[in-house]
Amino acid sequence: HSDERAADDGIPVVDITADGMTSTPIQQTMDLARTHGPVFKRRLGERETLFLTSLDLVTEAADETRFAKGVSVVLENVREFAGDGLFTAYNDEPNWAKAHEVLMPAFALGSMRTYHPAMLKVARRVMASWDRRVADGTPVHIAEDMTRMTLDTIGLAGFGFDFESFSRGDSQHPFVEAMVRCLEWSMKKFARDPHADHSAADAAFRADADYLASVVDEVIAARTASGETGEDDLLGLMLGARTQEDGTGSGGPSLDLANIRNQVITFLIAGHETTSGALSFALYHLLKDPLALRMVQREADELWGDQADPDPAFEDIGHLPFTRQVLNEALRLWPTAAAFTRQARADTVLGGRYPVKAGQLVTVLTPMLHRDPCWGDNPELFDPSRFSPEAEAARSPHAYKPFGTGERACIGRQFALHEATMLLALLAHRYRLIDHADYRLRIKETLTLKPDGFTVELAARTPAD
Ligand code: MNH
Repeated sequence: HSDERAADDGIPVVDITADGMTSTPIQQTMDLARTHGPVFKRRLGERETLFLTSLDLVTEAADETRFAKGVSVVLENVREFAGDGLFTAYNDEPNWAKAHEVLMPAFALGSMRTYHPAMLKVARRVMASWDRRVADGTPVHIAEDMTRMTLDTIGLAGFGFDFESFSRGDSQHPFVEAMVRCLEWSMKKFARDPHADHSAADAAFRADADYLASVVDEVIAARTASGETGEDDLLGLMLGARTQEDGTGSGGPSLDLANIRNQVITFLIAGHETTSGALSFALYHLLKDPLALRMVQREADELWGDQADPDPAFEDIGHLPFTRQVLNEALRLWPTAAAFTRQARADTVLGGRYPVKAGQLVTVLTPMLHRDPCWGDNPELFDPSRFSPEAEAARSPHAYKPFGTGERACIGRQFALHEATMLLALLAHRYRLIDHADYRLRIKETLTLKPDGFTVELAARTPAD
């Protein structure tokens, strides 16, 4: 149960202290929003979090003159292992602007051409692994394989480093396991009993964070051993912009080694965890929606016909608009980074009646924004036509925020969409998906969202049938 009371500022306060935070806080808070939204404070012990869920209020919070990114309590916890990397940096930290300037060129749409070969190479690893499943008739664990694929892709494309995730049998690279525990620690620390002893959990966290840092050192050493900064990938750009001992630099902004390490860890995490979930949800919806699957297949067949091993060109990915719509719609229902926080630049009033103080944090609960009445009568329904060009043009740009908003929005959006669109089309082209377990969606939360225990059986597909 939860108690609602109205406070002086007119914003309902919903106290969940008695029941506590569940292991799925996003879904728990979605339930609160269904009863108490579109603006409410969730109270847990001494801590109150202000949530916004409607298009009107989020439109105001997205106004960059009134609000900026806020580093939430949970992001403060993530700072314990990602430091002043782009994702967790404060707005006024000079390293944010420096790293943003150094790295932006690596994420312009044109740069995706550079990453395309690495993305394709890893897509082929997925298919080689899935072909073996077809042969021996065993189901694939979708989220696990999508994680293998996105980790290998950011490693190779961003850093020239091969995690070799498909050569590890049923296990993941230990980086993934340590990372998941660090993310869980960040999530759970929020709801801690302040009077209990957490030293064992904190020591385990420290060991995991140290291990993540050691992987980063390995990634950097693999490059600097060659004595060169190397290619124009993320690591090359950052090392090229490194502060020289004698104070001279490239002329542009320079990054110190401690910050470069924080950026590497940030990109290894942010660069794979959310894309993996997005692909997993998209495959779930395709499995449950034969018509949408058929349309993705048709689009892929048009490009690649009945070729057994197509060789997608960079340009092909721009010719998969429906596949892209499927991903957009999957990220509408389950935006895998499901909340982002804004901070008021000055005292202000939301919705003409809710006062917000300068510096105060407000959190956008994205899955509920994505179910706002502006999405029509059946927002729970998976319907990729919501992202047809006409439908998009008719809708406010603030109704859809899976990548956050403003200056601090996701830098990797094009990267994720290129990688995911290509893989989804290749998989739909090559396999039939069989719902062998009559899967019912359960969502696991480790800061990000993923389908839990989702397995699919595969059969080879004859394209165009
Ligand atoms: Mn990503 C910021 C979602 C893929 C690197 N990302 C954000 C934010 C959201 C987000 C939401 C804003 C958070 C906030 O306001 O506090 N990101 C996603 C999703 C996907 C994704 C849903 C995939 C789908 N992100 C990627 C990829 C990369 C990446 C891929 C890197 C290759 N994201 C980042 C970085 C930031 C970020 C870096 C922080 C940007 C900044 O603040 O300057």
